[in-house]
Amino acid sequence: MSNLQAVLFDVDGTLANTERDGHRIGFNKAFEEAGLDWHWDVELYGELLEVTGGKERIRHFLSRFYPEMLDEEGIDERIAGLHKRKTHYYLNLLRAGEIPLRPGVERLLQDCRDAGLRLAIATTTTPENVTTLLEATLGPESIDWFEVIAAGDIVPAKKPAPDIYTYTLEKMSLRPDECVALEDSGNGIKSTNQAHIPTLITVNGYTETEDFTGARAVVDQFGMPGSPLRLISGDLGEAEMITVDVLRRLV
Ligand code: XBP
Ligand code: MG
Repeated sequence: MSNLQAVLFDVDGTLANTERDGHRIGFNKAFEEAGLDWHWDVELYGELLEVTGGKERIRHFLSRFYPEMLDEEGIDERIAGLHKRKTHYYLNLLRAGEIPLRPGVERLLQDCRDAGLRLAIATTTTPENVTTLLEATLGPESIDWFEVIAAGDIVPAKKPAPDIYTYTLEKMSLRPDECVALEDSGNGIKSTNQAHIPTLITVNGYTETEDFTGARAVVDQFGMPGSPLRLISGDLGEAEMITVDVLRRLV
């Protein structure tokens, strides 16, 4: 008998491909507006994704290319200011409907709701980015589908640290083995592994070559009728789509 009580969703790269055509564009607009000649192209951004969190990613970029800037007075405020403007531009993209959900996400959320599973979000991104993505793609009522939206700076350390997942489990009074986490990245699986939560990975262009040791299964998408998933590793039987039954078998 499966023990599955709750499904914990990552956001960036899992619910939607937000990075290349979303966050990256927002960062570049903020840099341009500030009169900086920094430009994060698709390839460089892929490398910078090694570090989660937008402010942390700017700091990581500086440590690689402009390390002397990190010693400047007021650098923390400057990074926070750039990040605030980046969030503004990113939210505009979301509100304009530029970033759709990945295939099968809406179907799977509905399937989980119909089955009475509890839902939560555990992400590194800024809380407003999550609620705006949900509003823009599923409607404002969808925010209430999630019992907990754990996001951004509410925990001391971002992924790959387990903090955001342990925070979510604590809030929901759940044990790790009563949940499944849905993630897309190496940093995501490192986080869930340390939190001991069984995890399914759905890869995307930026993460497909990462190390997913510990994942119960790795797929290329959740799948839709007429658009079956491709199993990359693990055993999902003959499943063509990630459904609640498939998730139950992972726990
Ligand atoms: C997501 C991230 C975030 C976003 C940017 O990681 O790394 O940093 O790129 O969000 P995960 P903010 O999917 O593992 O949670 O700029 O709002 O921090
Ligand atoms: Mg992610």
